[in-house]
Amino acid sequence: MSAAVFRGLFGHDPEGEWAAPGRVNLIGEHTDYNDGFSLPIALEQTVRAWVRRRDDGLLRLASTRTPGRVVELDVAALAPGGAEGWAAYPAGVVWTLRRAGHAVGGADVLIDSDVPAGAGLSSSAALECAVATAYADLHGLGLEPGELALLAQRAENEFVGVPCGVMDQMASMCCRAGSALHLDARDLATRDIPFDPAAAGLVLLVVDTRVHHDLGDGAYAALRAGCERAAALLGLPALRDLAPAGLDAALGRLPAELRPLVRHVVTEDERVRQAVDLLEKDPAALGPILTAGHASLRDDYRVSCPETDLAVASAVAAGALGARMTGGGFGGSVVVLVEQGAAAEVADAVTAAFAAAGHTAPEIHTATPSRGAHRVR
Ligand code: GAF
Repeated sequence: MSAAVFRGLFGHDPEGEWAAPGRVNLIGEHTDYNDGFSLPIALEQTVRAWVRRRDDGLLRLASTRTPGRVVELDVAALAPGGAEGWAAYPAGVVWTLRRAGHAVGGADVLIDSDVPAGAGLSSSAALECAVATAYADLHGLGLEPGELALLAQRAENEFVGVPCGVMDQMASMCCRAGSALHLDARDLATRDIPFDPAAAGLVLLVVDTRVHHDLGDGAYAALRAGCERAAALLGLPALRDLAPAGLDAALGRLPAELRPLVRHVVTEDERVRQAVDLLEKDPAALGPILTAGHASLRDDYRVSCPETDLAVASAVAAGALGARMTGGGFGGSVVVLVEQGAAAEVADAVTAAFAAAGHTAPEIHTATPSRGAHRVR
């Protein structure tokens, strides 16, 4: 269907179609830029890119969300700040590839997506990764998924101007169906941890609170800077290098405002370790770790909001095994682990709690660990 839209817009066929998924992080939040650990799964929902190379140096970008509109950019003149809104992400990928020395040029690109934007499900990284995968494929760049993830992250950091870590791009590029991805953000080592919720009699619900978050608004950058300051004060390369046994002593050497950040990061890395152990043996036992992770993000890291707190509290009160906000925070989505038989009741309870509090009704979906970026056709 969108191949026909592509033809209508650009007057020729695409050379192919590529897809990259959004993600839900099970545990390990705000750890990636501290060189720590995380455990995301890829969603079934993807950003799709239909692409045809051009030889006149023009990058023409269109999205099914803005019908009939084409953003036209000169690839040779691309520079940070030179593209607005969603177009900055694909433009940033092309800019980054060229800066890394790859001989890539213009293209006609049509984007379609069923990853909700601003829902904390990593729609931006999925957009970057879909375009990066298409370009790498069409130009035969021979780059590994992890290398493409780093280039996509660099596009977001340096071209779009958001100082994100690498988890979202790694999840979108490297996750496998039926597995969670254990990521070490220091060396980008990954391990697939088999996770099939249905086979374990479980359901993962994703509650989109409809409170839109934006990593570009400065709060994320401030948190990251706080962590980096704390590591420097402690004489460590990154907070990942602070062992749980040394946490209390380290907190005593830090100014009061940095202590909760450090406590969150160190305990969160520990929760990832525990979660990986449990996922392999008894996934239902993950529940309390998720809920403890949420408490840490709410009370120490302070990135939750009334809607995410309510989604977690109402899900757990209705019988969920555990729940937590996922992603950067300040709104976005909550992931809920629940036994199959209780899933409908928990979803109804969350919806009722939102109605009673006067919040916009949440969108609730189930999540299945899915595959990373790939060529569709
Ligand atoms: C956002 C960022 F993009 C990630 O790099 C990560 O830091 C996450 O917030 C928090 O864990 O999604």
